[in-house]
Amino acid sequence: MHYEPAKLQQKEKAQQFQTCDYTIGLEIYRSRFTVSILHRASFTVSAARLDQLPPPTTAEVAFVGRSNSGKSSAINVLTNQRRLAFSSKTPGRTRLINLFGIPDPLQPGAHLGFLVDLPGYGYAAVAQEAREEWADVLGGYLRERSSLAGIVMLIDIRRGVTELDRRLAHWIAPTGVPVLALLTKADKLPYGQRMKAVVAVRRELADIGALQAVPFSATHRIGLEDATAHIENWISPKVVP
Ligand SMILES: Nc1nc2c(ncn2[C@@H]2O[C@H](COP(=O)(O)OP(=O)(O)O)[C@@H](O)[C@H]2O)c(=O)[nH]1
Ligand SMILES: [Mg+2]
Repeated sequence: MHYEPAKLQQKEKAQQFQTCDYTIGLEIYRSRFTVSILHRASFTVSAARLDQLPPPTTAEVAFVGRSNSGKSSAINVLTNQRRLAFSSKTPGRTRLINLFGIPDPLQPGAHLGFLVDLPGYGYAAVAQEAREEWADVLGGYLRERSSLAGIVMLIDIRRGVTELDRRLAHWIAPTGVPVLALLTKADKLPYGQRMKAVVAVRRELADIGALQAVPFSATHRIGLEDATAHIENWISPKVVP
């Protein structure tokens, strides 16, 4: 294929952009070998009700999002484990709060913190009554959990912010807990549209004071380093100053 000089320049610029956005080349290579404390996460305990949770002693980072938003895939890629969060797909565990502990290297048996997989919401096939029960668990956890250090909100980049996401934002906003919105499946959109989605999410979730929004892809490892740094910082501020 032949490109006129101006077009060629444009094309090169676009490629540079893509590199910054770590969709191709070196950045993938680099992030694949980045070691994170999150990689050491392992399943610790499930709770059906808030009073079954362990005492709130160490930092917890909660993952919330609609069913099918890519929550399990995100947890798996962040922890560099194929099936850590998918294991919670087994019947019975989907409605539970699942805690994945990050071991403390200096204190065997103790945890630096927990990644908390909260029940997905908005699944149409679930009866209204059960949905409200989930809302109670979700809302209760997000509002009352004193050890909550940060919230990762998963939003499908093509769907954007839904009514249920907004409802969740209303619960979160008064707590002042920082939120990282991962706009998942970003590989499905070109760069320009990703950036538009980021702006839209920031606008629609403006209620949340401490909000960061970044494009993310579990399959293409977009935004992985950024998300990892945020979460590590919430769990152990000493690791990432
Ligand atoms: N293209 C693409 N598909 C994804 C990505 N993350 C998840 N998916 C797909 O989206 C669907 C739902 O993902 P899952 O992690 O189970 O969502 P959950 O219900 O929120 O836990 C699955 O078919 C995944 O393969 C991604 O980054 N890119
Ligand atoms: Mg899931």
